[in-house]
Amino acid sequence: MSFFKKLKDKFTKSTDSVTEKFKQGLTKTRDNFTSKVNDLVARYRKVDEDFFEELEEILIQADVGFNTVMELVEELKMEVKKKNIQDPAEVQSVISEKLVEIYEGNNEAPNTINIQANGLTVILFVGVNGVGKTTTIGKLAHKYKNEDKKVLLAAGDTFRAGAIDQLEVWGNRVGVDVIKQGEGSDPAAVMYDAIQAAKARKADILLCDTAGRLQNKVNLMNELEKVKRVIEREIPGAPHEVLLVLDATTGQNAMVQAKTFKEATNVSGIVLTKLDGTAKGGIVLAIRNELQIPVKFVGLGEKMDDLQEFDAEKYVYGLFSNVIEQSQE
Ligand SMILES: Nc1nc2c(ncn2[C@@H]2O[C@H](COP(=O)(O)OP(=O)(O)OP(=O)(O)O)[C@@H](O)[C@H]2O)c(=O)[nH]1
Ligand SMILES: [Mg+2]
Repeated sequence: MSFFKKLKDKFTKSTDSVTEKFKQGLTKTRDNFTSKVNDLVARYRKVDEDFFEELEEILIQADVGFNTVMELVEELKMEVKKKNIQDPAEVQSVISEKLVEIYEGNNEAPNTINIQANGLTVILFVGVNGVGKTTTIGKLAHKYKNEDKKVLLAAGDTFRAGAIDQLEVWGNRVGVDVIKQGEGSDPAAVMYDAIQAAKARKADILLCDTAGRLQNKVNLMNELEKVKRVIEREIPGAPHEVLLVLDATTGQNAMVQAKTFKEATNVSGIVLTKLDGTAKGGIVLAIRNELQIPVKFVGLGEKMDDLQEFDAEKYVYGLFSNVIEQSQE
């Protein structure tokens, strides 16, 4: 059975709202990347070197990342030879299968959030300004609250004017409390307060906002380290996740940011926001494979329920949904 058929059976017939979100959120990438692949398979009569070269180009343009593209195309060539595939149209299904395999094959670290079964889970959000940290915290607060968890927010961005208010707007919208101090106060002190409050109120989840911009990068990294140290000291084993938020529309720049943060702190996962805003959604694969950090959540739009746990099969379904839905198998 082809991989397309497998995805079709799994996703097309169900009216799963999460799969629908992936499909919606990946519209731009599908229109760009997948339509180029469609065009390619329509133009070639057989699978040859030129075909693979053009495919490489398309994948690189979709921000899949050079090394990942090389790995993928090598695998494809082997598979095409092994299965003696002549028809370029058949290759599409193999591409989608290899995309999932490459994502999952490199997946030593878990995709899921390390939620503590008993006691408080502390999640720290880091990333440069404007990537979507605060919005992501709001969306996650909504998600966890809906799962009947007691959620608290820590207003650790004391640097940017308006940052605390913005978090409070989310807190009010979702119906969770925000622990804060005044603008300009020490973010490590805010974290200390927030942890004491979380303990006293027996909260399940504490989501910690941080600044994305300071006078310079060294200050930013030092501040994050200090914040982390306070959390570690107050709760052994915490923070349970350090999520680096990256904006998918910034492409290779997001990769550079990830490398900087990875050097400075222990990043346990990525939140890739604004996937709906880019035609180059291949960046998910580049991040996973070239940084060895799992993408734990993706932002597929601006609404509260547009933040979803990343799932490689749903992602690939979203990329190829029109071809999959039309396939006659
Ligand atoms: N389309 C889309 N927009 C998003 C998504 N996530 C965040 N945004 C938008 O991105 C903008 C910036 O988001 P913020 O949450 O303020 O970013 P931040 O990282 O907290 O920024 P600073 O506080 O300046 O460091 C907002 O307009 C959000 O609505 C997403 O998944 N899709
Ligand atoms: Mg913010």
